[in-house]
Amino acid sequence: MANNQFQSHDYFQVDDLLSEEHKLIRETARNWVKKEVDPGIEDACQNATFPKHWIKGLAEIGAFGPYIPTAYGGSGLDQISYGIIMQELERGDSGLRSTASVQSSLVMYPIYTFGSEEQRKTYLPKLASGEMMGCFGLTEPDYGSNPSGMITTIKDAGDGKHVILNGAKMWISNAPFADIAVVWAKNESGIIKGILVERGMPGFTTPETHGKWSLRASATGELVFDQVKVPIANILPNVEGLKGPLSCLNSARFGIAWGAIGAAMDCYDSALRYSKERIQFGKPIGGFQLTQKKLAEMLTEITKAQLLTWRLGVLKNENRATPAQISMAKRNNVHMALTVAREARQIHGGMGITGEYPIMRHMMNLESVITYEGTHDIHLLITGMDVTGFNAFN
Ligand code: TGC
Ligand code: FAD
Repeated sequence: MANNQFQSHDYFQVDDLLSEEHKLIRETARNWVKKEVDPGIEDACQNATFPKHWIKGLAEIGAFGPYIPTAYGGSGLDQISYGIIMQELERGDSGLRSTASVQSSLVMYPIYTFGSEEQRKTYLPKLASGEMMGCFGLTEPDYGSNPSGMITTIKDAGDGKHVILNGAKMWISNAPFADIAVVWAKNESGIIKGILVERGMPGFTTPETHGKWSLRASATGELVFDQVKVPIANILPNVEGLKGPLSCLNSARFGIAWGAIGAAMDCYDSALRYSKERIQFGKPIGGFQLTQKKLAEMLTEITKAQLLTWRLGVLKNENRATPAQISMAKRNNVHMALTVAREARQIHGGMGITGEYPIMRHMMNLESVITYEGTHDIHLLITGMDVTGFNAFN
């Protein structure tokens, strides 16, 4: 059985299910993360900053809009390629993956899917190259799991050319430095519409959220709209209702299901290495049954998640993946990664709480990942409704 640091978690030879192109994409992303991110991630988290110079590298490895057609600046890749890139980014840090998945699934995806041709041409190439960064405003202070209640509004400005945007969004990834925001707001008929709001529009501010113990290398903020005059041409013309933002979430949740495996792999790799090196009671701690139980269960869960996600990728490539299947994968894999991180921390003993190992950082990050894009319990209720037909949300 191969047990070097890269192969040790491919226990069921899942690599055989990937194409040569998939493997090349993975290698490119992995090499970039190892060279550019790994040396600086601990400092970035300790200092709670998102290193902006990573944006160029993310664009170069194709992390912005991998599945957006090349005609719009994307890479024209399949869904499994997107998943693989998210996995490799999150092996580095969930905050890094967040930055890329917001840009791809929550900004480029809605502009590509629901935007006018002019909106696509104006924004997508710049978003793909990282010249422009975006964010996605759905959650509000009083409406998190229940976004249909949102109170942010757009109203006719009366000049035939603009709408007036009022309200506030909170917990918005990339907000502090984003050039544009895809914002979901209700029009005068109470119908949810998507609208593109640009930095610099008078009345639009993005205060940063400080004091997070999680996802510290990802910039989070609010979006505040005080009588913001936005051109009607910035409204996404081809969707209305909650299915607009929820469709974007399908794509982002799919990427997170892959990404979480990356974080779990990094924790497992570190724990396996440590268990072979750390001597207690005269032998490596990996020689004790209780440590082996932890490692064996970690690898079993990673393997199950890999197979689940690969199958979901095939279904998504064929346009057959249902939102409920994506919810199940997101819920399972993030919970799995969090459990793996907690077990890995135990294996590292006291060292597990330090920045010398990535464990505590992954564990704290995953506390956000298990909450955003639909909480663990919301995804359970989505599965529950899918199998019973009964809505238990309200
Ligand atoms: P409900 O009545 O069930 O549905 C309303 C309309 O939406 C349609 N729909 C979907 N469409 C596409 N994809 C989905 N997954 C969909 N789920 C529902 C549905 O068919 C209906 O369409 P129509 O045509 O009949 O109008 O809606 P509800 O109000 O009962 O809510 C359902 C619920 C609770 C599942 C949903 O609101 C939900 O998923 N809540 C969780 C909220 C959430 O995930 N927020 C995420 C914010 S963004 C974020 O966290 C980014 S973090 C990014 C990072 O940093 O990486
Ligand atoms: P609440 O909805 O208040 O939930 C609190 C608790 O109640 C949870 O345990 C939940 O599961 C439970 N609960 C709620 N309703 C029910 C129910 N019907 N039945 C049972 N239990 C229920 N949002 C964006 O729009 N864009 C972003 O870029 C973004 N980035 C984020 C980044 C970070 C770091 C974080 C932490 C969040 C981000 N979010 C973003 C917001 C995120 O999507 C919300 O935090 C999440 O949807 C949950 O909403 P809430 O925090 O208001 O919790």
